[in-house]
Amino acid sequence: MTKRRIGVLVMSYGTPESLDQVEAYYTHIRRGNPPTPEQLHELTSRYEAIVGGFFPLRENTNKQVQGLEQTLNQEHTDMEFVCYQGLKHAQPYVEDGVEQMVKDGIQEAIGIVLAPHYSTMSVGGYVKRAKDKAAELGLKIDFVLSYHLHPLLLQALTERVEKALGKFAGVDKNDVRVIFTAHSLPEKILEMKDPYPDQLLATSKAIAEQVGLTNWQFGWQSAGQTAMPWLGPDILDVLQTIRKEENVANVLLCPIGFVSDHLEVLYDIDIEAQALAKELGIHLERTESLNTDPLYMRTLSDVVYEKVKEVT
Ligand code: FEC
Repeated sequence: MTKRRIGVLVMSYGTPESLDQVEAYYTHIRRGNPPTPEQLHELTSRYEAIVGGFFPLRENTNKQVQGLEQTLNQEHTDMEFVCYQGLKHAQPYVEDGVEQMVKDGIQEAIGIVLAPHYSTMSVGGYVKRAKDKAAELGLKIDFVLSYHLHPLLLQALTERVEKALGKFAGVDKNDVRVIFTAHSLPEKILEMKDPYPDQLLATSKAIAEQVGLTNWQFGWQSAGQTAMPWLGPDILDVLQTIRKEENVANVLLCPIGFVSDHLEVLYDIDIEAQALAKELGIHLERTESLNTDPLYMRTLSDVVYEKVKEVT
């Protein structure tokens, strides 16, 4: 008997392939408005600073997509799963992934974003683009919208916090301030009753409980430089405040909103936040990114399979 064939559209942010593609990438993020020469220079220097202009997100996403396909087919042998990539701001775009599925004869598909928390502006944006393209081409597609409390995801993050706490030799875990972080979004999402802040807090609380942390908080990072207000407090302000007002000397950052090593982790935390921490006399560490951790691959595999069963 032939197995049911399920296409899985794995969606991620996307990154340039080389420094000369940064302008086109940035223009896409800015919805077709090219950046000013200063803005372009600023972003290019951040990429240059992370690893000499190498773009780790691309390779990490490739590996995550391969890892998910392998895990799905190993764990759920009653169906055949074929994974396709769909990127928000680089090729292959979300629409290209949907188109490829249709060309390959896929008739039913599940879409999932490599970001555990739902927001209308982030995950909602990927889903809308995939849905529109699928409707145009007549493909049946359903979506996993969030998986921020999946037990295996929590286990993977808990293990990372425990491991990183070990880097503060001789310091009790509750003398280290653990700050869970995620990408900030414009404050207007609060008016839309967006679940993003609550989901992030729920993940933070669950990890804190599993590790037995009492000394933790949440902070936003990587806010855009625009005229509209973004969600805060920003982690750079948090570092200043907790040093000045509470004399905190040990901080562990745990970027729960990201699943991979990329600019927002390797620059915004490892370079920018680390430089400020040094200046303030804070010992700052960060938890390792999930990348292709088998627990993360199994989280994704579980939620995709559950979605297939739920919609059929
Ligand atoms: O390594 C890389 O090349 C890419 C790293 C990268 C990831 C990422 C994830 C998220 N973003 C989210 C929201 C916004 C909003 C804006 C925005 C702008 C940028 C810019 C760069 C950038 N983002 Fe990003 N984001 C990454 C990189 N992001 C570069 C442009 C320059 C700058 O502002 O720094 C504002 C523009 C807009 O309105 O679209 C909003 C969210 C995530 C996490 C979820 C996800 O991965 O999709 C939310 C990785």
